[in-house]
This record gives sequence, structure tokens and C-alpha cells, in this order.
Amino acid sequence: MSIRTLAFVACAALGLTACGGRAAQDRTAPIRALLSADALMLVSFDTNGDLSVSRDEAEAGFAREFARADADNNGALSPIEFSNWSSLVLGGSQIGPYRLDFDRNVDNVITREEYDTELRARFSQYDADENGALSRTEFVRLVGQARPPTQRRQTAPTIGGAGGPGE
Ligand SMILES: [Ca+2]
Ligand SMILES: [Ca+2]
Ligand SMILES: [Ca+2]
Repeated sequence: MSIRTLAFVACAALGLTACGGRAAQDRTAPIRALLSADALMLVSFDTNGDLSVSRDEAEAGFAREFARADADNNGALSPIEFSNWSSLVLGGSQIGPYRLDFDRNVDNVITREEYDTELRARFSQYDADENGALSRTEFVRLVGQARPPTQRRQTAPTIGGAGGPGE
């Protein structure tokens, strides 16, 4: 992945907070943002440079990244191995995926199976059009904005409440 690509993705990742000011002006428009740092990694799996990450490219990428993470080459990732890998590949531990996203049985070890299972699921979640490949647009999510509580208090006409049954 080129530096330019990285910069683009990083800026997009920051968009959620960086664009907060502009978003405040237009509360009706949804925000476009990267919601997870796994996009940084998945984009890097595009080995043939066609701007699309195929399933085969992704599988090869999972294997490469697991090998990179597994520093002691014992076939599993310890918390420190995951932390080091996350810093390198996911740009730190500020945004997910987090260790416990992978370590589903919470035994402090991420097996290759857990690693692949999580990343395959994420690949499928991104693949909105289910064509088996990830385009750049599939990484960018529209985030619905929570609209602030409206101030206007509707004085609802009280029908038959105020008068009450008078007898
Ligand atoms: Ca590709
Ligand atoms: Ca290991
Ligand atoms: Ca797709």
C-alpha cells in the first residue's frame, strides 16, 4: 500500500471526530466514516492493486498478518503479541478491532482459528453487495446522527382531560 493510500485512509478514519464541527452545522446529513481500523489492514491486502480486495487476497493477507503477529511462532497470539501487532497494523489500540474481538473464549490466547474466524466475519460484514470482494466504498459507512432532543414542546390539546366529568 502506498503512503498516499495510507494517508487517505487515516484521514478518513479521523473523519468521525475531525468533521464534528461541520457535522454540527448540518445535523440531518449522515456522516461518512471508517468505523474500525481493520479497514487499514484489509485495504493493504489488495496485492494486485486493482483497488478491490478479493477473498483470495484477503485469505493470503490473514496468513501474512498472523505470521507477523506471532512473534514467537508458536501458532497463537499472546496479549503482548496482539498489542504489538495492533500498534503496527491497526494504528494503535484506540479503535478496534480489539483483542477480545478475536479471543472469543477469553483464555488470553488468540488461536489461528479465532483470528481467521473474526477476520472472515469482518470481511463479510464489509462486503455489502456480497460479490466476494471489498471495494473502497464498502469500507466507508454512513453513520446516522443522533439528533439532539428537539426543544419545541408541543402543547398537546388535552381532549376531554381538563374538564373532567362533571356531575
Ligand atoms: Ca485486488
Ligand atoms: Ca505467539
Ligand atoms: Ca463487495
